[in-house]
Parts: sequence; C-alpha cells; structure tokens
Amino acid sequence: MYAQMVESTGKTVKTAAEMTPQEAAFQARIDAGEKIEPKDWMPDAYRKNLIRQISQHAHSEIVGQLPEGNWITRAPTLERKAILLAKVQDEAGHGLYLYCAAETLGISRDEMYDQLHSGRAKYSSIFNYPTLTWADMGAVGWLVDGAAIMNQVPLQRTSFGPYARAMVRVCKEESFHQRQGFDIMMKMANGSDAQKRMAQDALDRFWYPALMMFGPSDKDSVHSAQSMAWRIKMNSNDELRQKFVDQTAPQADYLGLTVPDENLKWNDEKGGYDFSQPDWDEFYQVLKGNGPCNRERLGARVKAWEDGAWVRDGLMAHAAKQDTHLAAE
Ligand code: BYC
Repeated sequence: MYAQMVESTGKTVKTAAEMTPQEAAFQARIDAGEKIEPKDWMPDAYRKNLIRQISQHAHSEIVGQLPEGNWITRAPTLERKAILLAKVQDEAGHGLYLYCAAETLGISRDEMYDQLHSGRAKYSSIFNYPTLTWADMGAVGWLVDGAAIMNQVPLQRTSFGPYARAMVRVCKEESFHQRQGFDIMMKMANGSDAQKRMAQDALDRFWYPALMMFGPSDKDSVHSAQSMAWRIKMNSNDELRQKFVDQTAPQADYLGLTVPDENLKWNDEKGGYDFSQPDWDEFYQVLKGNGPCNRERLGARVKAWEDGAWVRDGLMAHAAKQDTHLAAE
C-alpha cells in the first residue's frame, strides 16, 4: 500500500540510506509495530505532523458539537433530546482526550486554541455545512460519524501511543453515535411522506460533504506518503472513501433512500462500488473559509472562549491563592 501511495502521490520519503542512524532506528521501531511514547526520541517532522493531525482532529470534535447542539432544544421527544445531549457531550470528551494526546508532544492547549481561533488550524470541512432539519441529526450520525469511524478504527493502531489509546474509547462511542443516527433515519424513512422527504433531503445534502471528510484524492494528498510511512495514518484517503461507499450504499438501500449519484454502481471486477467524486473545488473553498457556515462556526468558538475568560481568570486567581497558602505552611 505504501509503495502505491508513493506512486500515486508522486511524493517520496527518505530511503534507509538517506536517514541518520537515529532516524533509521526510529523507522525500524515503527516498522516493527512498536508504539512511540511521548518521551521517546522522534524526528521533529514526526512530532510536527502528529501535532497537526491530532490537534485538527481535536478541533473537529469540538467544532463538531455545534451543528448538533443546534438541535438539542428542538429534539422531537425527551428521549431523543437525552440521546442527542449525551452524544454532543461525548464529542466534547473526544476533543479533550485528543488535546491531551497532542499536549504530550509539547504544544500547549492555549497554543492549539489560538491556532483554531486565528484560522491557522483546520477542522473537518463537514462542520461548515448547516443542519436544517431534524433528519439532519440522523444523517450526521449515520454518515458523518460513520465516516469518522471508518477513519478512526485503523487509527487505534497508529504508531503514537497516546493517540492510539485515545482512539479506542472514541471509536466505541462513535459506534453508538452512528447507530443512533441510523435509528433516526429508519424512523424518518419509514414515517410519513413528509418525513421520508426530509430523510432523502438530508442524505442529498450530506452525501458529498461526507465523502470529502476523507481528504483530497490520493494524487493531491500532501501528507499521506510520509504519514503512512510513519504509521500516523494507516490508510490512504481514497482507500477509506471507497470502503465508506461500499458500506453505506447498501444501508441507503435498506432505508429505501437514494444516494444522490447516478454513477453509483456495484463493480464486480473491483469488488466495490463505482461512484462520483465530490466537487473538489467546493472542498478547497470550504478549507479556505468560504463554506456555508465557516464564519458562524469559528465565531461561535471565539465567543465561547472570550465568554469563558472570567472563569479562567477566577481559576487562576484561586490557584495562585492556594500556592500562597502552601508556601506559607
Ligand atoms: N477537512 O494531505 P492531506 C469527527 C486538509 S470528524 C478539513 O490528505 P492528511 C466527528 C489537511 O489537513 C473527523 N481539512 O492531509 C464526527 C491538509 O491541510 P494542512 C475528524 C482537510 O492529514 C462526528 C490538506 O487538506 N477526524 O471526528 O494526510 C461528530 C491536505 O490533505 C480535510 C480526523 O481528523 C477535511 N475533510 O489527511 C463530531 C481524523 N481533508 O493540515 C466529530 C484524523 C484534508 O496541511 N485525521 N484536509 O493544512 C486524518 O485522518 C487526516 O488528517 C485526514 C486528512 C484524512 C482528515
């Protein structure tokens, strides 16, 4: 797979002969499937790349609360409200484990927040799309959490110990999220005509943005070759996108819904579906900050940070007082 990656991206990584003895020993540990722990020696580029990926992942979890948080007060029943609340709270927890995992690499939480708030760090493109109806809660759980699991299950075997371990719990919770989304879709798809139309409309709007979650096609991926050599990433973007389509298309059939792609067709020869690529221009526009909700999402995070200043100030003042007491004892 790695050789294919080098071929399709046109990017190469250092050969054994080009590595320093320390780099070669590090690569040998990775190739042997060993976990790298925070205090172990690691190349600067490995550290930097991991901080980038883990912090972006953490930001996605945190920003990812917003589209669903939008529906907590409008959930149709008390039970649905309780489930949605629990799910959104789980996403906050995922963000926190991931920030902790990134902190072990030597970056502070404040620096990561600053990178997010100033627009220097990315978060998943999917969260820049609006959630317009209750059916969108079903589509997000089914498709967005479904795509997240597809990407995150292999990351339980990633080379960096704290990231791999965080993924174990995250994946368990994401499976529950995916099932609750599918359950909402089942109810809607088997409900009244109006509910079925809402379910179809949600699928129509979330299908291609969900495909974009796996990142650009392999030939345009900047980091894949090196990230796969270091097992920061276990699969290529296209490989996971294909798996996601293969898993999800039959689920749409089961729901009696139509995937909005007339080219979606089972291909016996390749043992998977043929499907249309998302609009990559739209993807890059969203990455540049020009998606339907980019400003709103970032604005909400910056406001939450600013509104919380008095809490942080209070905690720091309390901690300073405790220190003075301890010093006096
Ligand atoms: N959105 O070289 P590439 C979730 C960026 S949701 C935004 O292929 P890489 C959740 C990429 O960062 C999922 N940006 O990059 C679910 C890079 O830019 P930089 C969060 C994207 O890193 C429900 C550039 O494009 N999951 O958790 O090898 C509720 C070139 O791409 C996207 C993770 O983050 C995108 N879709 O591969 C709540 C999983 N795609 O950094 C929460 C961990 C690409 O050079 N991350 N870019 O400025 C990964 O597995 C990888 O980072 C990706 C991208 C597959 C996302």
